[in-house]
Amino acid sequence: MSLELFDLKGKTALITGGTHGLGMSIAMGLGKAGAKLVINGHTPSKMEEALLIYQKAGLEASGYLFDVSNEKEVIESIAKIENEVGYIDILVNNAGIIKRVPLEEMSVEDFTQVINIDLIAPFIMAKHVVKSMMDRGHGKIINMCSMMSELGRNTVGAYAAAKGGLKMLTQNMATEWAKHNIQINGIGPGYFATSQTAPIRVDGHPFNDFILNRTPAAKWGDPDDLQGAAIFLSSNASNFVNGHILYVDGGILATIGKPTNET
Ligand code: GCO
Repeated sequence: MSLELFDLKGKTALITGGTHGLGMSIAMGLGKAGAKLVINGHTPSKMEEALLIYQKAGLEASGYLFDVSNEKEVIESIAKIENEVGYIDILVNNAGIIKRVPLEEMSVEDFTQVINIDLIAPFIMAKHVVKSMMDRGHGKIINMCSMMSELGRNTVGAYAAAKGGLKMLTQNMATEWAKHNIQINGIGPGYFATSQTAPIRVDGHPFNDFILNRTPAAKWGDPDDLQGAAIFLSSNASNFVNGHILYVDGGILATIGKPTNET
């Protein structure tokens, strides 16, 4: 078997929200597979820290601070990146936020902010990256979906609306752009140990026990578990895979779950 199919040498990958969490693990994976990394973030100190981490791992990474939900900033930043680093071969729409508030108490402002960052930003990013992909006749776009692309959960209604939308946006991007030899797919992480899930992961929190029980693999995912899926969907190995959501969830979506007291 040849690993050449998965080789990302000579490719440039832009990862939004790549300064920490799942985005950083994915970027590390793509970097180790040979890609040159472009990291987007919005906090200068976090970016500085992140670039040091990439450097220590021996990876080539440059950082760009911009708001992915602001079209003007996105247009300017992508032009800058194309100028300074090169054309983007792989876009990972990873940046996202969550607000855990019951729907009947959620303000329209909060709901809108979640939709802006988790759904509209991937559209804006893809819209402005895809043009050069079309011109060059190839490209890969990965949208970070969620269990909430398929399932509801109390308090995360805006997030679920955005992630459900992102799944359909992925399918529609594939519908419109696959003919240009651009593959647009999603990764749907299950429950991972990141800063985003830190508040619900603490020992003794009922949600912690719930997730351990609800996940057939019986553990929280390690962010590095996403690297294989990300490398696959960024590489020639997936050249005829389009509009697919690859769930990396320890089996959550395969099962209805089980009563808490059963092993
Ligand atoms: C929550 C979680 C989720 C996960 C993830 C699941 O509160 O339910 O934070 O939304 O982070 O997206 O796939």
